[in-house]
Amino acid sequence: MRHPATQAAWCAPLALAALFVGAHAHAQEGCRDLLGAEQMAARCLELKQAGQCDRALAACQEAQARCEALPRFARQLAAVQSDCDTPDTEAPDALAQGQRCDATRACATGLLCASRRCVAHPQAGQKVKALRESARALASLSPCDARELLELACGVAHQASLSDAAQSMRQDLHAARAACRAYNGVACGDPDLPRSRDGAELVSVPAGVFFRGSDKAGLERGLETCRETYTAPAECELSWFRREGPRKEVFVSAFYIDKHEVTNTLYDRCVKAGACQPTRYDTCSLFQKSSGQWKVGGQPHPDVLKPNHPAVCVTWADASAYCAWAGKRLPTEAEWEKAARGSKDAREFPWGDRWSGLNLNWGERSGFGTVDRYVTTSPVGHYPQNVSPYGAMDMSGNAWEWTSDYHSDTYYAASPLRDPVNTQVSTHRVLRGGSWSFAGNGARVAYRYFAEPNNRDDAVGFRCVLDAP
Ligand SMILES: [Ca+2]
Repeated sequence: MRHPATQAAWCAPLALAALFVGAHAHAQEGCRDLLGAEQMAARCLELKQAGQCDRALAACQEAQARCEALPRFARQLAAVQSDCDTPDTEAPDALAQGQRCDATRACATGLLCASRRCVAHPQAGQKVKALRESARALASLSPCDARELLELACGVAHQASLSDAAQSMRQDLHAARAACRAYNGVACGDPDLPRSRDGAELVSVPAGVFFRGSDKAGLERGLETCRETYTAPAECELSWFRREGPRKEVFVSAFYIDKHEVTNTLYDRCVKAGACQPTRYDTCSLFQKSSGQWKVGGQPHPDVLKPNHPAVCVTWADASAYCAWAGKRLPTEAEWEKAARGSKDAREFPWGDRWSGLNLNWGERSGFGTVDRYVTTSPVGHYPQNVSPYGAMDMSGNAWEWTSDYHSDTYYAASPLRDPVNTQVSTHRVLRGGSWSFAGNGARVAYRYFAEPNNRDDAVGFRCVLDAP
């Protein structure tokens, strides 16, 4: 939780972080023992290579049980299970039940070669059950991994003629495929929405005016939220909010905005395509589990690296490059605020006027992870209440979001009232929306924060917009 009163704190965050020591027990939701899981996974691999399938499977199962949150353990288990059951995976075509098999002609998944015939594997039912349970555990965290496991389970059930099990999984598989598609950003729902080049789902923000900024009462409410949610309430100052004024009706042309913050999965695609710089964690200000402090470089918190979590530790130029690759651009500060707030009222938060620490991933006063259950970033779109009137998710909390504007405390006083964007060069770019490490006042849709464009921080990410035709 860092605050504008201490801009230098970007690199040396506040002493209050000390209050969060002890909060890291929540670090890996569903991951009881990451270190133990890693050790068992390595052991599983060794045993597998030594040809000791049963012991390898037991080790892999143990690894998965110790850390259900990370898909790679479930994947490794599924792969070892599959390999152990069909040792001749080199065989060009897996054989179906009843077909003749031998050392070079292997049976399909879920079958076993016995007396030179493929027969149903006696443990096929158990395997289906285990895969299904793993898929269930992954459903919300990593829907595409869940789909993969379910497909595997369906394959096993089908091959082993477990027709009841196969039948009962049809619905699950259908739902998992839909969830995976949605997760990958394939537009579903509104057929009129354009698809962006990166596949990210967009929401539409029509042309028109909205209330930008805060009036005097709004500034007071900002101060109040600060006092309610900041770890050091006595430090809250009205001056942190004055830059939100004066409130004005501002016209913004139609545009589309990413429904979610850009995820690590999407950002990695851009890196692989050669259009984005790899994320530099070595120069990023990172929350350290061990000390509860931020440090430049070091080990990112494991959640920060998860595929469906927001891409953070990106500079303003990184974010801009990504949006350009995706045929989009960074939102202007005004576009961002309108997308978060809607045009009907001057609400304080995307969901309405009332603060609720349960609606978003933010830096809880009593320690990270105590209310929102995430120490650092959370999966995008994880909080169903955290939705703006236009359907954009996580406009409050999770990651701060870069916008295209240069920051100026006094910009609102003199800015144009039609499609404003501050292009007057200054030392900082505008950030919006608060983050997993910030107090509730940062999550107010009118709150204006800023950072040097080259800054990398594990609480700063972005999303892009597309101009309406
Ligand atoms: Ca956000």
